[in-house]
Amino acid sequence: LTWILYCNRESGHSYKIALALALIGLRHELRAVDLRLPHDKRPLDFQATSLFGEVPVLIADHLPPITQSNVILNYLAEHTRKLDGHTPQARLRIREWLGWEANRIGFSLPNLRFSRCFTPMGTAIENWLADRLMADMRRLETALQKQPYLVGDQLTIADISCAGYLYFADQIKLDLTPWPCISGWLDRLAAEPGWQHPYALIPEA
Ligand SMILES: N[C@@H](CCC(=O)N[C@@H](CS)C(=O)NCC(=O)O)C(=O)O
Repeated sequence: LTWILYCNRESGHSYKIALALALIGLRHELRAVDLRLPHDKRPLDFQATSLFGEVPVLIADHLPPITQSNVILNYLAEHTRKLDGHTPQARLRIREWLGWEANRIGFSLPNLRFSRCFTPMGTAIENWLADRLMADMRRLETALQKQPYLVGDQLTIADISCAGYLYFADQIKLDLTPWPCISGWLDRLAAEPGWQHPYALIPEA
């Protein structure tokens, strides 16, 4: 049974999963969903599987469809025992980063990008998001000063989750030179066999 990932190439949340699948080397089919369509005009198979009407959704094995990028990453790590920590403490710390991502870098960066690249939300909102993003960058930079990856010395789903949207940094003119540890970390991830930029990995809808 081939796994199916419903995704969109502009969605960093989708990218996180497409990237994890590529790095782990799991056979899968990407089904790009056109998010410009109203919810009720999207493909019926997608509508039937997506609990919140969002991408990504993973159809894996005989399980019910899995939504929420970090829940999917957690499933992939537990199912394959790859990209996960080797001790209970490491596995907990990894999942703490997944929770952090959902409300911090996976919130500030995509919403700032949405306002700057797609639908402007006004200066006050952009400034608030930009301030939040700078705080998130400081948090990541500090964590990566101590070690090459967010948890320990190996790549895990924590890195994939927190790095995903940063490959769109140029689109919001986020200069990475003041962030040497983050830059090095993004380069290390990009050097992994199977790594590809979001637009190379996910086809157009
Ligand atoms: N918390 C969700 C966020 C997913 C999300 O926001 N998906 C967006 C694209 S990035 C989406 O599908 N939005 C539905 C729409 O545009 O109608 C996750 O981590 O998977």
